[in-house]
Amino acid sequence: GLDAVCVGETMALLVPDPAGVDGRRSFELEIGGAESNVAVHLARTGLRVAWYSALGDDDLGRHVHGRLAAEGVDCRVRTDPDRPTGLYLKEFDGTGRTRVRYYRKGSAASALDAADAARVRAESPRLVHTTGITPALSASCRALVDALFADAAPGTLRSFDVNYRPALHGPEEARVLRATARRADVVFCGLDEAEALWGAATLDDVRELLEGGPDLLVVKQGAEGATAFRDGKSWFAPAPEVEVVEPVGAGDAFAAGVLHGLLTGAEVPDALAEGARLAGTALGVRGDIPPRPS
Ligand code: KDG
Repeated sequence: GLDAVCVGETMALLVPDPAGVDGRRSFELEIGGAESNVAVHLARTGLRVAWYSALGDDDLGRHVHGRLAAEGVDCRVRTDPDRPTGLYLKEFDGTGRTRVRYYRKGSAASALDAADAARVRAESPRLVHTTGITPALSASCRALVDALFADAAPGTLRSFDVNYRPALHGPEEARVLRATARRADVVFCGLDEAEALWGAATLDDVRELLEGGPDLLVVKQGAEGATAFRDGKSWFAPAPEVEVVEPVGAGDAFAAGVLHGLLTGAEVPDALAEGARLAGTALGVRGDIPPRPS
Protein backbone atom coordinates (compact mmCIF):
# COMPACT_ATOMS: atom_id res chain seq x y z
CA GLY A 1 0.00 0.00 0.00
CA LEU A 2 0.84 3.65 -0.24
CA ASP A 3 2.42 5.52 2.65
CA ALA A 4 1.01 8.85 1.51
CA VAL A 5 -1.16 10.51 -1.10
CA CYS A 6 -0.67 14.26 -1.59
CA VAL A 7 -3.63 15.92 -3.30
CA GLY A 8 -3.44 19.28 -5.03
CA GLU A 9 -2.47 21.38 -8.00
CA THR A 10 1.06 21.40 -9.37
CA MET A 11 2.04 24.13 -11.76
CA ALA A 12 4.91 24.81 -14.06
CA LEU A 13 7.13 27.39 -12.38
CA LEU A 14 9.27 30.04 -14.03
CA VAL A 15 12.21 31.16 -11.91
CA PRO A 16 14.03 34.20 -13.34
CA ASP A 17 17.79 34.13 -13.59
CA PRO A 18 18.71 37.38 -11.82
CA ALA A 19 21.74 37.90 -14.05
CA GLY A 20 20.17 37.09 -17.39
CA VAL A 21 22.21 36.42 -20.48
CA ASP A 22 23.50 39.30 -22.65
CA GLY A 23 21.08 41.66 -20.96
CA ARG A 24 18.13 39.43 -21.81
CA ARG A 25 16.05 37.87 -19.13
CA SER A 26 16.13 34.09 -18.90
CA PHE A 27 14.03 31.73 -16.82
CA GLU A 28 14.48 28.27 -15.43
CA LEU A 29 11.48 26.00 -15.96
CA GLU A 30 10.77 24.29 -12.65
CA ILE A 31 7.66 22.91 -11.04
CA GLY A 32 5.82 23.95 -7.89
CA GLY A 33 2.80 23.01 -5.91
CA ALA A 34 2.51 22.84 -2.16
CA GLU A 35 1.31 19.22 -2.09
CA SER A 36 3.67 17.82 -4.72
CA ASN A 37 6.56 19.61 -2.99
CA VAL A 38 5.70 17.52 0.07
CA ALA A 39 5.40 14.40 -2.11
CA VAL A 40 8.88 14.92 -3.58
CA HIS A 41 10.52 15.30 -0.17
CA LEU A 42 8.69 12.22 1.14
CA ALA A 43 9.61 10.16 -1.92
CA ARG A 44 13.28 11.12 -1.46
CA THR A 45 13.17 9.52 1.99
CA GLY A 46 12.16 6.24 0.37
CA LEU A 47 8.49 6.22 1.34
CA ARG A 48 5.86 5.11 -1.20
CA VAL A 49 4.14 8.34 -2.18
CA ALA A 50 1.50 9.25 -4.73
CA TRP A 51 0.51 12.68 -5.99
CA TYR A 52 -3.12 12.97 -7.05
CA SER A 53 -4.14 15.77 -9.41
CA ALA A 54 -5.07 16.81 -12.94
CA LEU A 55 -2.99 18.36 -15.72
CA GLY A 56 -3.71 19.83 -19.11
CA ASP A 57 -2.84 17.95 -22.30
CA ASP A 58 0.03 20.36 -22.93
CA ASP A 59 3.81 20.68 -22.74
CA LEU A 60 3.76 22.24 -19.28
CA GLY A 61 1.65 19.34 -18.01
CA ARG A 62 4.07 16.83 -19.51
CA HIS A 63 6.92 18.73 -17.87
CA VAL A 64 5.25 18.57 -14.44
CA HIS A 65 4.44 14.89 -14.86
CA GLY A 66 7.96 14.02 -16.03
CA ARG A 67 9.66 15.86 -13.17
CA LEU A 68 7.50 14.23 -10.51
CA ALA A 69 7.82 10.76 -12.02
CA ALA A 70 11.62 11.21 -12.13
CA GLU A 71 11.50 11.85 -8.38
CA GLY A 72 9.88 8.49 -7.80
CA VAL A 73 6.48 10.01 -7.05
CA ASP A 74 3.61 7.82 -8.21
CA CYS A 75 1.56 10.21 -10.39
CA ARG A 76 -2.18 9.54 -10.19
CA VAL A 77 -3.07 12.23 -12.64
CA ARG A 78 -6.01 12.83 -14.90
CA THR A 79 -5.34 14.58 -18.19
CA ASP A 80 -7.97 17.17 -18.99
CA PRO A 81 -8.22 17.84 -22.75
CA ASP A 82 -10.11 21.11 -22.25
CA ARG A 83 -8.14 22.92 -19.58
CA PRO A 84 -4.52 24.05 -19.34
CA THR A 85 -1.86 23.24 -16.78
CA GLY A 86 -1.38 26.12 -14.34
CA LEU A 87 1.74 28.26 -14.31
CA TYR A 88 3.34 30.47 -11.73
CA LEU A 89 6.18 32.87 -11.62
CA LYS A 90 8.45 34.07 -8.86
CA GLU A 91 9.56 37.69 -9.19
CA PHE A 92 12.54 38.98 -7.26
CA ASP A 93 12.60 42.76 -6.96
CA GLY A 94 15.85 42.99 -5.06
CA THR A 95 14.24 43.59 -1.65
CA GLY A 96 14.70 39.95 -0.67
CA ARG A 97 10.98 39.38 -0.85
CA THR A 98 9.44 37.11 -3.46
CA ARG A 99 6.41 38.18 -5.40
CA VAL A 100 4.36 35.28 -6.70
CA ARG A 101 2.19 35.60 -9.82
CA TYR A 102 -0.32 32.93 -10.72
CA TYR A 103 -1.65 31.97 -14.16
CA ARG A 104 -3.95 29.21 -13.00
CA LYS A 105 -7.56 30.34 -13.35
CA GLY A 106 -9.61 27.57 -14.97
CA SER A 107 -6.67 25.17 -14.83
CA ALA A 108 -7.08 21.41 -15.13
CA ALA A 109 -6.56 20.96 -11.39
CA SER A 110 -9.23 23.52 -10.57
CA ALA A 111 -11.79 21.02 -11.96
CA LEU A 112 -10.92 18.31 -9.41
CA ASP A 113 -14.03 17.41 -7.43
CA ALA A 114 -15.57 15.20 -4.75
CA ALA A 115 -15.35 12.09 -6.98
CA ASP A 116 -11.57 12.51 -6.81
CA ALA A 117 -11.75 12.36 -3.01
CA ALA A 118 -13.46 8.96 -3.31
CA ARG A 119 -10.63 7.74 -5.57
CA VAL A 120 -8.03 8.94 -3.09
CA ARG A 121 -9.79 7.26 -0.19
CA ALA A 122 -10.11 4.01 -2.15
CA GLU A 123 -6.29 3.78 -2.09
CA SER A 124 -6.42 3.51 1.74
CA PRO A 125 -3.06 5.26 2.15
CA ARG A 126 -1.52 5.64 5.61
CA LEU A 127 -1.62 9.41 5.16
CA VAL A 128 -3.52 11.90 3.00
CA HIS A 129 -2.09 15.40 2.76
CA THR A 130 -3.49 18.56 1.22
CA THR A 131 -3.27 22.27 1.90
CA GLY A 132 -5.49 25.30 2.09
CA ILE A 133 -4.56 26.16 -1.48
CA THR A 134 -6.76 23.36 -2.83
CA PRO A 135 -10.12 24.69 -1.55
CA ALA A 136 -9.20 28.12 -2.91
CA LEU A 137 -9.06 26.85 -6.50
CA SER A 138 -12.79 26.43 -7.17
CA ALA A 139 -16.13 25.33 -5.71
CA SER A 140 -15.53 21.78 -6.93
CA CYS A 141 -12.13 21.76 -5.20
CA ARG A 142 -13.86 22.90 -2.01
CA ALA A 143 -16.15 19.87 -2.39
CA LEU A 144 -13.07 17.68 -2.85
CA VAL A 145 -11.49 18.92 0.39
CA ASP A 146 -14.80 18.68 2.20
CA ALA A 147 -15.11 15.02 1.16
CA LEU A 148 -11.50 14.23 2.10
CA PHE A 149 -11.99 15.52 5.64
CA ALA A 150 -15.71 14.82 6.14
CA ASP A 151 -15.16 11.86 8.43
CA ALA A 152 -12.28 9.85 9.80
CA ALA A 153 -10.90 7.30 7.36
CA PRO A 154 -9.82 4.33 9.51
CA GLY A 155 -6.10 3.69 9.18
CA THR A 156 -5.50 6.99 7.34
CA LEU A 157 -4.00 10.09 8.95
CA ARG A 158 -5.47 13.20 7.39
CA SER A 159 -2.93 16.02 7.25
CA PHE A 160 -3.70 19.66 6.44
CA ASP A 161 -1.30 22.56 5.99
CA VAL A 162 -3.36 25.74 6.28
CA ASN A 163 -1.17 27.52 3.68
CA TYR A 164 -3.04 30.78 3.89
CA ARG A 165 -2.36 32.90 0.79
CA PRO A 166 -3.87 36.39 0.89
CA ALA A 167 -3.95 36.36 -2.94
CA LEU A 168 -6.13 33.24 -2.96
CA HIS A 169 -8.22 33.35 0.19
CA GLY A 170 -11.30 35.52 0.58
CA PRO A 171 -13.73 35.23 3.52
CA GLU A 172 -15.46 32.07 2.20
CA GLU A 173 -12.15 30.29 1.57
CA ALA A 174 -10.91 31.38 5.01
CA ARG A 175 -14.00 29.78 6.56
CA VAL A 176 -13.17 26.49 4.81
CA LEU A 177 -9.60 26.66 6.09
CA ARG A 178 -10.80 27.11 9.66
CA ALA A 179 -13.30 24.24 9.38
CA THR A 180 -10.80 21.88 7.74
CA ALA A 181 -8.16 22.61 10.37
CA ARG A 182 -10.62 21.44 13.02
CA ARG A 183 -11.34 18.19 11.19
CA ALA A 184 -7.79 17.11 10.26
CA ASP A 185 -5.65 14.75 12.35
CA VAL A 186 -2.44 16.69 11.73
CA VAL A 187 -2.42 20.46 11.18
CA PHE A 188 0.40 22.80 10.15
CA CYS A 189 -0.29 26.48 10.69
CA GLY A 190 1.93 29.56 10.82
CA LEU A 191 1.40 31.91 13.74
CA ASP A 192 0.92 34.69 11.17
CA GLU A 193 -1.68 32.53 9.39
CA ALA A 194 -3.50 31.89 12.68
CA GLU A 195 -3.61 35.61 13.26
CA ALA A 196 -5.10 36.24 9.82
CA LEU A 197 -7.63 33.40 10.11
CA TRP A 198 -8.68 33.48 13.76
CA GLY A 199 -7.15 36.65 15.17
CA ALA A 200 -4.88 34.49 17.34
CA ALA A 201 -2.06 36.49 18.88
CA THR A 202 -0.09 33.83 20.74
CA LEU A 203 0.82 30.16 20.54
CA ASP A 204 -1.61 29.43 23.36
CA ASP A 205 -4.42 31.14 21.45
CA VAL A 206 -3.86 28.79 18.52
CA ARG A 207 -3.74 25.73 20.77
CA GLU A 208 -6.98 26.78 22.48
CA LEU A 209 -8.74 27.59 19.20
CA LEU A 210 -7.99 24.11 17.86
CA GLU A 211 -8.63 22.28 21.15
CA GLY A 212 -10.50 19.04 20.45
CA GLY A 213 -9.47 19.23 16.78
CA PRO A 214 -6.22 17.76 15.43
CA ASP A 215 -4.23 15.16 17.38
CA LEU A 216 -1.03 16.88 16.37
CA LEU A 217 -0.90 20.65 15.88
CA VAL A 218 2.29 22.21 14.55
CA VAL A 219 2.54 25.98 14.79
CA LYS A 220 5.28 27.58 12.72
CA GLN A 221 6.89 30.69 14.18
CA GLY A 222 8.87 31.89 11.17
CA ALA A 223 12.55 32.53 11.81
CA GLU A 224 12.18 31.40 15.45
CA GLY A 225 11.16 27.81 14.85
CA ALA A 226 8.07 25.70 15.40
CA THR A 227 6.08 24.30 18.31
CA ALA A 228 4.13 21.04 18.25
CA PHE A 229 1.22 20.23 20.55
CA ARG A 230 -0.05 16.73 21.28
CA ASP A 231 -1.86 15.15 24.23
CA GLY A 232 -1.46 18.26 26.38
CA LYS A 233 2.31 18.33 25.81
CA SER A 234 4.36 20.68 23.66
CA TRP A 235 7.78 20.63 22.01
CA PHE A 236 9.78 23.41 20.34
CA ALA A 237 12.36 23.11 17.58
CA PRO A 238 14.45 26.10 16.44
CA ALA A 239 14.48 27.16 12.80
CA PRO A 240 17.47 25.95 10.80
CA GLU A 241 20.45 28.31 10.76
CA VAL A 242 20.93 28.74 7.04
CA GLU A 243 21.28 31.62 4.64
CA VAL A 244 17.87 32.26 3.12
CA VAL A 245 17.94 32.51 -0.66
CA GLU A 246 14.18 32.26 -1.21
CA PRO A 247 11.52 30.99 1.20
CA VAL A 248 8.68 29.64 -1.00
CA GLY A 249 8.61 25.86 -0.67
CA ALA A 250 10.31 25.71 2.73
CA GLY A 251 7.03 25.22 4.58
CA ASP A 252 6.32 22.18 2.43
CA ALA A 253 9.78 20.75 3.12
CA PHE A 254 9.17 21.30 6.82
CA ALA A 255 5.80 19.52 6.68
CA ALA A 256 7.36 16.63 4.77
CA GLY A 257 10.05 16.19 7.43
CA VAL A 258 7.48 16.12 10.21
CA LEU A 259 5.21 13.73 8.29
CA HIS A 260 8.14 11.44 7.51
CA GLY A 261 8.84 11.31 11.23
CA LEU A 262 5.23 10.45 12.00
CA LEU A 263 5.12 7.73 9.33
CA THR A 264 8.30 6.11 10.57
CA GLY A 265 7.36 6.13 14.24
CA ALA A 266 9.73 8.92 15.35
CA GLU A 267 9.08 10.89 18.53
CA VAL A 268 7.62 14.37 18.00
CA PRO A 269 10.88 16.26 18.78
CA ASP A 270 12.76 14.17 16.22
CA ALA A 271 10.01 14.70 13.64
CA LEU A 272 10.23 18.47 14.21
CA ALA A 273 14.00 18.40 13.86
CA GLU A 274 13.69 16.51 10.58
CA GLY A 275 11.21 19.15 9.40
CA ALA A 276 13.62 21.95 10.29
CA ARG A 277 16.48 20.20 8.51
CA LEU A 278 14.49 19.74 5.29
CA ALA A 279 13.19 23.32 5.45
CA GLY A 280 16.82 24.43 5.58
CA THR A 281 17.53 22.67 2.28
CA ALA A 282 14.59 24.40 0.58
CA LEU A 283 15.52 27.85 1.93
CA GLY A 284 18.80 27.69 0.06
CA VAL A 285 17.40 27.54 -3.49
CA ARG A 286 15.31 29.86 -5.70
CA GLY A 287 13.03 27.09 -6.93
CA ASP A 288 10.52 25.38 -4.61
CA ILE A 289 12.48 22.14 -4.26
CA PRO A 290 16.24 21.75 -3.82
CA PRO A 291 18.00 19.55 -6.36
CA ARG A 292 18.10 15.89 -5.53
CA PRO A 293 20.94 15.26 -3.08
CA SER A 294 23.60 13.19 -4.86
O1 KDG B 1 4.12 26.28 -0.68
C1 KDG B 1 4.64 26.57 -1.93
C2 KDG B 1 3.52 26.92 -2.86
O2 KDG B 1 2.99 28.15 -2.51
C3 KDG B 1 3.99 26.97 -4.26
O3 KDG B 1 4.47 25.72 -4.66
C4 KDG B 1 2.94 27.40 -5.24
O4 KDG B 1 1.27 25.77 -4.79
C5 KDG B 1 1.57 26.93 -4.88
C6 KDG B 1 0.61 27.97 -4.59
O5 KDG B 1 -0.54 27.75 -4.91
O6 KDG B 1 0.97 29.00 -4.03
